[in-house]
Amino acid sequence: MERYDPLKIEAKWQKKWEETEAFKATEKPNVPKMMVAEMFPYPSGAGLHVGHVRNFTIVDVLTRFYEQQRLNVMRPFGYDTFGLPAENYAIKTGRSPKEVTTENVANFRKQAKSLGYAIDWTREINTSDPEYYKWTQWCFLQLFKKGLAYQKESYQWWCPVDQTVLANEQVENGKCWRCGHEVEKKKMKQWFFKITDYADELLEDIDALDWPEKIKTMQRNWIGRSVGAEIDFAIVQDSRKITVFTTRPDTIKGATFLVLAPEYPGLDFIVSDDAKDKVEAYKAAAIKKSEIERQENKEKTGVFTGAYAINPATKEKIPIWVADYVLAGYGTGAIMGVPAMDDRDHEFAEKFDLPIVETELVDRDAYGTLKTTYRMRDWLISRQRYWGCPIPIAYDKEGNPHAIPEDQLPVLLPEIKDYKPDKSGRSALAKAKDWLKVKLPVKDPKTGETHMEEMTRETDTLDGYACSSWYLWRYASPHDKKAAWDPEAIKYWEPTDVYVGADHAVAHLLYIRFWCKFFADQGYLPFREPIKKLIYHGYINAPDGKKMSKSKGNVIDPLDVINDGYGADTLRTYEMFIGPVELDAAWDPRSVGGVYRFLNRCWNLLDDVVKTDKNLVIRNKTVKKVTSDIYKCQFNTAVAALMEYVNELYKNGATKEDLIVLAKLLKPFAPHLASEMLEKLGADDEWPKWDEKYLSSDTVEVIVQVNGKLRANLKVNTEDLDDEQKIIDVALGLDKIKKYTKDGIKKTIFVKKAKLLNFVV
Ligand code: ANZ
Repeated sequence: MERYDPLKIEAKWQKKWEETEAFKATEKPNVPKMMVAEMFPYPSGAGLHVGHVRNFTIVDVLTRFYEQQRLNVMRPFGYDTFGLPAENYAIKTGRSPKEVTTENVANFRKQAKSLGYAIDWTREINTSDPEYYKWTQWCFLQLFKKGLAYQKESYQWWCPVDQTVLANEQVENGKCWRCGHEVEKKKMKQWFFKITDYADELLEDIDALDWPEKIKTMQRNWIGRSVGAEIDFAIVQDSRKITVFTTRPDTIKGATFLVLAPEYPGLDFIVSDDAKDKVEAYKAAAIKKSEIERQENKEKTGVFTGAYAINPATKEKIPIWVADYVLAGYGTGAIMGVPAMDDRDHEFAEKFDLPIVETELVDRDAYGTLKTTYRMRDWLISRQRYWGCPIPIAYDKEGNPHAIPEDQLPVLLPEIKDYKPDKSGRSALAKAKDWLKVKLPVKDPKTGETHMEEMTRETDTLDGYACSSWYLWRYASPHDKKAAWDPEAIKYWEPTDVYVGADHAVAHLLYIRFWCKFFADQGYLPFREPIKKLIYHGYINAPDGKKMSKSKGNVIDPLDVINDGYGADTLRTYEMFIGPVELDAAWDPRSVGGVYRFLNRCWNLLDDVVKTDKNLVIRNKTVKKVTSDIYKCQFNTAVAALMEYVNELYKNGATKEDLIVLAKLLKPFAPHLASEMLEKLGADDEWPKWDEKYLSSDTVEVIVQVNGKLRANLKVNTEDLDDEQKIIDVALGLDKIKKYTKDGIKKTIFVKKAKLLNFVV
């Protein structure tokens, strides 16, 4: 027969799938649904990389697996297109971010199609499309209406290279998550989402999620709930007090000093005149450090404020210090120093010669009001960059924010020439003079009358994570003109059954849970958790185990594998075979060749179909193994089981039934080849079943003892366990047993249940 020609077969099936809209998903009320999606990609100019292929192929294997089980599957696709890379590229090349993005999206689409994914292409979304971001703006306004989108002046992480603020979740080890440059602190008025309102629910609902433990732990730590007490300390010769947060109110008698964070509000009023300069200098230095640096176990620093407080338990006068190991945003930004009990306080006391006093513990609630605090802060969403979703807000002359009326959405991103932000910290939108002005209706609170007032639009754009906090729901009705999502479609398709990604453990995956709870509270969603099962997969590294990067020149282009003649099926199957899904893996070119040979072997089996069925056991075993492996996301062992099956078929000869089963099991991994095989065999692709009765004819091990001592292990067919005499005869034939029984046997005991045979001599 003809040889395996992947490029020909793949072109044929891709065309067929496209023409028949084979993966178009429609609601079927009586058929159980499966909604499977990847964390949608950011379409960079470089095109698909091997990591995308791993990500998309996992989703595709599940999509096809469920489809072959005749569930109603939806596998949509989208692009996360707003953000800095497109804008920076545009600045560098003088092209518009929109133009660049459109090109990148077209390329991604083409590449994804060449991999034969079972995508419903009618459900394609793009976050920078006005049709989409109109509804991102609508979401923002719902949060604004409920007071969960608000403005606050505070110190923010500022990336001097990207010239924009960053959320806490986007600062990694004191560096910008995008460009890696050290971040700074800058005082600015910014927009926030009040995620902290949902801290308790976000924490408590983690337990029930079918997500990897690693991610669940990261989220718990990020939220960081801590139960303790707030205790007031009076300041000496001052009417004010300092409130500290402590998880150990019972140690209060040992508190020999207070420590305030350098950013502590009102610190200036506490500091005595002669300490002012020193404290100012200390503050200026501390503000530049990241929280991580400040919590590192370095030598403690600090300055005395010159002021004292009274310990309410001992009535002693204790000094008030400023030190950067106390963080401004946590608890109250003030602590009681208990050096006899707390390591950090102990170090601090040693360094500055403060008293260390061992005392008895007091009742936990004697001085304190019970208080719960969280590490998680509100989510900073303002970005001073052009290429993002405009925040639908305008300011009146007094600077009060007003919502753009919903019927005026979307607030379109205006076309401009120069995308660079300016040094003032405003985005390039500040230069779009015509766009900035807008007339909005304002109701007079006294007369109730409405008049039009000229206002100035917000020039910050939304953090891209806002765009991706609701896109899974958009998939249910991607072209809806009346609503962000259609309630009926949502009820059928969502929540997402399986979500696959390799990043965003605390940022995206926490934000989307927050929005879900918020929109459930507003009656827009009938569920409170957006993602049932999460698969978090590892990265693919270069053959030497190092991270692939352009600068190291070790990037593997997945499309080269296809174009080298191996085809998409080899690429897909190889990336599933590369190792356990949750682990990083190194690319191995030889193994790519091995997978290609395996697919060739599958194909060549069609040449010689035999009549006698010798594969009943292995066939049933393989169906069971591949099925359960896919359920457990153990794709590598599923492929290995198929390879073993093919080896057996070569040994014993393959019947038509053997080949149909092979093609069906292979289809999630190598859908083109499998479809071609099934067509030739005249079979459909319905997922095969196994019969347990053939599996039990596997072998089991019988322990053979002489006088209770283990002397041999005997492999017998499971069904032979019923034939006691046969087992005894085989055992007595073994040299090891002959040696001990040559003088005669007194008694023979066979215990079938324990698979144990004992000769007494
Ligand atoms: C006295 C004390 C005695 C404390 C003791 C601990 C042990 P977790 O568990 O992480 O919530 N603390 C409070 N606010 C702080 C801030 N803004 N920056 C740095 N440290 C702060 O930690 C709570 C404990 O961390 C609090 O309880 C406080 O020290 C410190 F034997 O108070 B403790």
